Amino acid sequence: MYTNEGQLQFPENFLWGGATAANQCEGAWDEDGKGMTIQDCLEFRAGNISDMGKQFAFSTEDLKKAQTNNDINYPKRRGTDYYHHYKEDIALMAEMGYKVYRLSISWARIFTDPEDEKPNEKGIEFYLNVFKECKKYGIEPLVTLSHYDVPLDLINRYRGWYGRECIDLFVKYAKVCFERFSDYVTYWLTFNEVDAMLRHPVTSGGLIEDQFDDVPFEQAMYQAMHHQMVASALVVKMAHDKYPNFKLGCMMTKLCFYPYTCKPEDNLATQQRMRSIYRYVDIQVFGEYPLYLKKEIANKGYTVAFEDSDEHILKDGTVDFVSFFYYMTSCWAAKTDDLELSPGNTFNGVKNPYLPSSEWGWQTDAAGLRYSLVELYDRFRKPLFIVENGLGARDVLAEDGKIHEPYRCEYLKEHVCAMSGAINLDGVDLMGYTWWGCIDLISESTREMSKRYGFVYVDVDDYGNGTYNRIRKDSFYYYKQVIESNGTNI
Ligand code: BGP
Repeated sequence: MYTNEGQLQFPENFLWGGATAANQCEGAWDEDGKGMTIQDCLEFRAGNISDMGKQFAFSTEDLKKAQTNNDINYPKRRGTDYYHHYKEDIALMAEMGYKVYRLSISWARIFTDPEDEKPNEKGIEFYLNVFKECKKYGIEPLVTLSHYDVPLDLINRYRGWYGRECIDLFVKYAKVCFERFSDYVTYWLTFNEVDAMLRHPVTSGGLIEDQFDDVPFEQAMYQAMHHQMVASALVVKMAHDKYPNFKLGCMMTKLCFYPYTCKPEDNLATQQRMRSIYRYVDIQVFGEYPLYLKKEIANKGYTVAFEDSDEHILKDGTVDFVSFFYYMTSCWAAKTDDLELSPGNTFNGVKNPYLPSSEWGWQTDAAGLRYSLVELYDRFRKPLFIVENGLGARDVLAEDGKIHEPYRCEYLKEHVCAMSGAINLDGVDLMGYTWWGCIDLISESTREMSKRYGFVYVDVDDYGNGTYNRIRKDSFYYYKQVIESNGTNI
């Protein structure tokens, strides 16, 4: 167990809070003019899937089925019905004392069809109401513009982000969000997990493998990533030019691999694997493709089409802060054939014999958070923001009508210690912390409801049965106490 070293202390203005994403909680998938997104087409996958190939397999046939067949279990369509419960949910966040709430806007609510000339006023009204509710309680919104919900029209017309057309359409969407929400929102993230395309192209970019006969699929992914990089930089620049008070961040998947042994070959292999998680964040922070990424693409025999202005665009659109997810760590080695693997939500690593595993096999590691914070700060020298951290578990509604989850409080405690250590002993500039899935929501990778992260239990099962009532778990009161004491009473 990781405990605090030195005194527990957090800056006065530290932003404590929680995080959700539109596609995992809103539901109301076809209400008030919302267009369909890729998430509305993803079927329920029962059980604990550690085979990444199966987890993300998706074909044009699946896409067609989703557009014509409503009988299949598509959990993201109903989420936790936040669309109709947001007032209650934000009131619960306020009760815990949140200073910040990370949420995402669904592009398809703002533009039913991304090519519509005018935005959907009903969609704008919904988010305005959400932001007003936050303001009522003094909660600062932190908004992700794109969290894995590519509009279906872009997939059907342009093969998702492979089409350069997406860039201008995304900028148009961001412009509307900035104009209409600028009285309420200061903190923005452009894309959730900027590096994710190369691990799960369907949810990240709307790229479906069987649609790419004309180009190697991996090359298509690099191209689509490039389009997201350009789109993100244009949006950051637009914000900096017009809204000097805005703070724009990137969001990265902070995976962390330790060498499985001290053999130099294992260290080298691990260094390579670690580099692969930084390749796109490097662009958003430093404003250019790192040489190692250019080599990687060239060595595979691929090309990425640049337009003349792209280099300047990337240079002009660098971010103000670096945000990231952190859940777990694992190991890596030069040869992994005979080693036991451990799953994460979108990748596999080698199992670390020194760490405990969650029910989904994720190896929890609070010391690794401190390690990661130092690593990120040393690399980027930018303020950091932990925008996802948490523990997914099969919480049970006990006979006393309550949910007792000491494991979640323990996980939180250890990670608070790690943050304090990084801030006070290691000199890391950390802006805030938003717990992932602060109110239960649908799992991103397995689309289950059974995998719960929240401080608040939502009474619904994997098939949508239940009252959708919200019930405070034990961890609700624990996190309240953590925030009240600014991280000192844990
Ligand atoms: C991140 C995603 C989130 C979230 C989280 C937990 O990759 O940004 O949307 O869901 O992982 O993953 P899961 O829901 O698969 O447990």
